[in-house]
Amino acid sequence: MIDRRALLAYGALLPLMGSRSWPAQALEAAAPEKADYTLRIATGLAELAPDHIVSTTLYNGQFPGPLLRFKQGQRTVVDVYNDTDTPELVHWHGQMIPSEVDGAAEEGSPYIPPHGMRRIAFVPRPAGLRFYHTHVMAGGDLNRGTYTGQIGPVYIEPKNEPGAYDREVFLVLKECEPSFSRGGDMAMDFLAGAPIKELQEIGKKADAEFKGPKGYEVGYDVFGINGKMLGHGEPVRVKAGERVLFHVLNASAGEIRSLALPGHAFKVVALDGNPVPTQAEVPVLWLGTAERISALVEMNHPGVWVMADLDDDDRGHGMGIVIEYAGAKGDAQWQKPKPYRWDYTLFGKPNAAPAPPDETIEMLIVKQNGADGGFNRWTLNGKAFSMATMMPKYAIHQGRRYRLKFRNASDDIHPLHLHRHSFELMRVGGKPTAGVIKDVVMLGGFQEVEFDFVAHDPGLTLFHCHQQLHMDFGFMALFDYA
Ligand SMILES: [Cu+2]
Repeated sequence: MIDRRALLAYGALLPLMGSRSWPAQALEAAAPEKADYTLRIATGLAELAPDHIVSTTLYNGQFPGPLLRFKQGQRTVVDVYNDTDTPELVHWHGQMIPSEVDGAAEEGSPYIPPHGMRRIAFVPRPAGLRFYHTHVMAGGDLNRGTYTGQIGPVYIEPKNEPGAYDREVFLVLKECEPSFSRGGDMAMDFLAGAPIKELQEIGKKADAEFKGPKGYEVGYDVFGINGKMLGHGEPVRVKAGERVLFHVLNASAGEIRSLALPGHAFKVVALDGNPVPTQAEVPVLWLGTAERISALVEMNHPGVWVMADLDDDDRGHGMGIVIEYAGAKGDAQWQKPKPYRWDYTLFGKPNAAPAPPDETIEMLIVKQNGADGGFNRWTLNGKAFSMATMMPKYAIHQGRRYRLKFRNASDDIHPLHLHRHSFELMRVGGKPTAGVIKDVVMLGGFQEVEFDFVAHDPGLTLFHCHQQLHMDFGFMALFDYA
């Protein structure tokens, strides 16, 4: 029952709320239900270190945003207030939820209006480490989108938690103070697999056509884990013999991250929150933008250690955290590990024979140097995505299994992301695999990747590169259930 007075009171809020018809909104607003979480989007200060205080847009004044713990299958209500002057969107990355609440304008999710609010309700799934972040386009504005501090971890608790660890530690890796540059310094040679000649030829032809200077890239001045530069936050305090489960989230706008802990190995138990078929041990973690890794570390090498990015420059500017054993003293030590090539197929099912797809969709990715106002334009099968036309768009049918085959005719690594669905890796860097379920996968320069997804969740579904700079300049497509 709706109380008339409540309806009138909430009626005043209606112009601020979303784009649905007013009776639906009034019902929702007047319901006595209390939100499980409230997120407030506003500018604030992030203190990465005493001499590195950054003004940016934050969730609840925190950097990173608060850890949101949901329960798998239990309806959750989140009130989002937007205290900024521009429309915002909160995307629930890695969850299978309706387009209306997923938080992508391309899928039809309504914006949270400036100085307005929107109540969002959904049933969280699947269990595991997820991510929430803004999904607005930044284009050339480095004060918008994921260049800001609007990022935070989500953990969806499974109905049964096996809990084979002593403690869990969340690590959110994120940089601040972006600026434009020409040419990047990102590691490019760490992925398993070799470049494909035919793709290099296609890339050369595009370079010959788009001769102009290469487009702008984005670089950063300050880096941190859990909002603090290396040496400025509280260390992670551990005891010898403990098994620590690290939940690592690369919340960057476009950077690829590595992470090593001297003298320790990571046993990878989940990728993008999904348990892996083979829990392989690795010396280094590599995470493309928006990727997550859950890894167990046996604390068997007492000392005070720097757990950090392999890149000297990024580590020097804060990308690391101190791990301190009880009773250990002295300065934190860093040791650079030997180069290590990241291979997703290590975590797959050996000798698997996955189901054949009902249909295969191929996408050729081409870079047009500096073609869009000084920025590189990205095309998928010859088309750059446009909000005006909502193209390219691919029709899909419920219940069918689709294989997406991506062919990268550029030298950049692209963290490919599919909304509202998980996918199964089928072939990476020339190697077949199965059983690795993800929602982001890095596609190497001049390489190919194949993954399958089952169309089980009707509604517009966005696909894009998770590099903000790439998605904003064409690297997106829509899947539309017929
Ligand atoms: Cu990309």
